[in-house]
Amino acid sequence: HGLTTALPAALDRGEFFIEYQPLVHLGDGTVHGAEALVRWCHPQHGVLGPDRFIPLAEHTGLIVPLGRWVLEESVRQANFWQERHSDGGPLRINVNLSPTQLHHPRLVAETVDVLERSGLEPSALCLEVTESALIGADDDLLKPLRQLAEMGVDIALDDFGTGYSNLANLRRLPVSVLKLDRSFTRGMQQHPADPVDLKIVEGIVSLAHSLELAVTVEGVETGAQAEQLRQLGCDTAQGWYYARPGAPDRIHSLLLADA
Ligand code: G
Ligand code: G
Ligand code: MN
Ligand code: NA
Repeated sequence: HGLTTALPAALDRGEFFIEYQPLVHLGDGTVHGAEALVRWCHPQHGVLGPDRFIPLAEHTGLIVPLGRWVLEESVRQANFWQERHSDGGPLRINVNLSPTQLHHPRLVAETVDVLERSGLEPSALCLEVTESALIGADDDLLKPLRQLAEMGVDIALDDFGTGYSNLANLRRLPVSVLKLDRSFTRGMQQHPADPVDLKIVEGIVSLAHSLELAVTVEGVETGAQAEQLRQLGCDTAQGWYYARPGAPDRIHSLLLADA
């Protein structure tokens, strides 16, 4: 595969860049943070989304240096926002972790190192791990996540609701945030909203809150959806209604608008 063999040189040449999508408080619409989403500016194929190359990077192991670069760069960016908008309370940065990164023996040490060098407090970082990566996870796999959580780093369960994890199992995981998959928000776009989807979201939110987990919803595209999700008790949201993933300047302007 041509893309696979081009990956290592692409990292060396700086062909990857990060777009940021804001996460907002559903209560008042102010910015809570941003998710870092990596893209590849390929010299022949143009801008490629993560779906095109993350699986290849996972497969070849390049995801480890690539993921390290994403973490370093987005934490540096978050610290920059933080220093300029300290009055608005802590601004969070969400970074995706792939299963290979999760298994990497230096995950904790490198994360600590990145945080220390940037000056960003651990509680401003949220690492997103997919539900499927944690299904059946044993203690060896959970240990580094526990260590990070003890330091104050938030762990979010990404794409929640698409895997088959036992809800009761959530108690065992060192997570503090559930990111409800876009498939749930989609059901809320219909008029009237799908009553079964409403009940499911209501149930998940109530369970999550009883376990002291915050709920973030993905894929919010309309104001009506946002209002519905706010009424259901979701805490934060992300989606095209607020902003598409974009350059870091966009987050900067949103923060200025909130102030
Ligand atoms: O919104 P977008 O098309 O960029 O995201 C598609 C998928 O790629 C999402 O599921 C997201 O979690 C994943 N993704 C985006 N950036 C990264 C990254 O830096 N590392 C990993 N492992 N996954 C990412
Ligand atoms: O769930 P996952 O992390 O795989 O999804 C990330 C993808 O969803 C990215 O491609 C991102 O650009 C896209 N995305 C972000 N917000 C929205 C939205 O409101 N609607 C839709 N359809 N896609 C979105
Ligand atoms: Mn994610
Ligand atoms: Na996601």
